[in-house]
Amino acid sequence: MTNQSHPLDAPADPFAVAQTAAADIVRLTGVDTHDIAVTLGSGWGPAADLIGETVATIPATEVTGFSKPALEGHVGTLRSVRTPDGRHVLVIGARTHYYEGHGVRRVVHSVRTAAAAGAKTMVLTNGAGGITDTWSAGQPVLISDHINLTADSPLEGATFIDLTDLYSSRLRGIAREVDPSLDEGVYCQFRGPHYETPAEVQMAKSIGGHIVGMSTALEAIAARQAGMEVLGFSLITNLAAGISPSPLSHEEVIEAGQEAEGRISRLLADVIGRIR
Ligand code: 8IG
Repeated sequence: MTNQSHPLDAPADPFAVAQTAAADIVRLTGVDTHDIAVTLGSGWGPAADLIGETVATIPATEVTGFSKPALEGHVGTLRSVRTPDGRHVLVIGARTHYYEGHGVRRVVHSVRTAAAAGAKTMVLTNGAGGITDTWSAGQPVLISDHINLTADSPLEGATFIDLTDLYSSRLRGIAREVDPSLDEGVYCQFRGPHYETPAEVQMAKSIGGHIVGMSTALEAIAARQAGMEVLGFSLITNLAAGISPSPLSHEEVIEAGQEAEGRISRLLADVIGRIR
């Protein structure tokens, strides 16, 4: 940690910072506009190479407002990838988590930058815990809706944004054309970085949750505010605390991701290839 000032510290306008970041991306990639953006969470990394041909790879730290990745093994790059039919996908491998404590502006900066770069679709992926007891580690599921338990919001001031159909049923339909067996569930975002207690998992279950995670809800709200259509995928890397009899370990989470990543990344790339 340093006490240097950051471009997203108040009172800067976060949308102006996103515009600057988007201009950095144009300059560094040579791509004037991106059509789709995708954030790759744990387990989804190999999708970048399957979506198409990489036009440019940029360290996230060269783009205005992006932070260094908190986790060893997180990619920390932005890539411009060209699909076989000539669309441009901005692949975000540098997520800032809410639990890092830099505030929600920095959490959603990548999403706002993607919108400023032209993206009309935001695909959010993550590794998460499963509450539904018929799911198993290594299974990808669609996010159908969310419950934001962070008690925070990316919206500032009296900004009222409708979140009906936030996780687009149209895009979920496209995902199911690729894999009709995809199940879906409600994503509960906790602040983290601790995993839930079994009692908190039971609470999430009783209020209608199926997935527990630490990232996607705040990003999805910002994407909707920016006018993007949102698609969300969770890789269930572990059953949530108390659902499985064994305790959670970060190693287990990494292993489940590695075991599933080839399969789910192919799925993600195929879905992105079909989005219109
Ligand atoms: I990977 O069990 C992963 N991320 N909140 N709970 C929460 N986040 C997670 C979990 C989990 N597994």
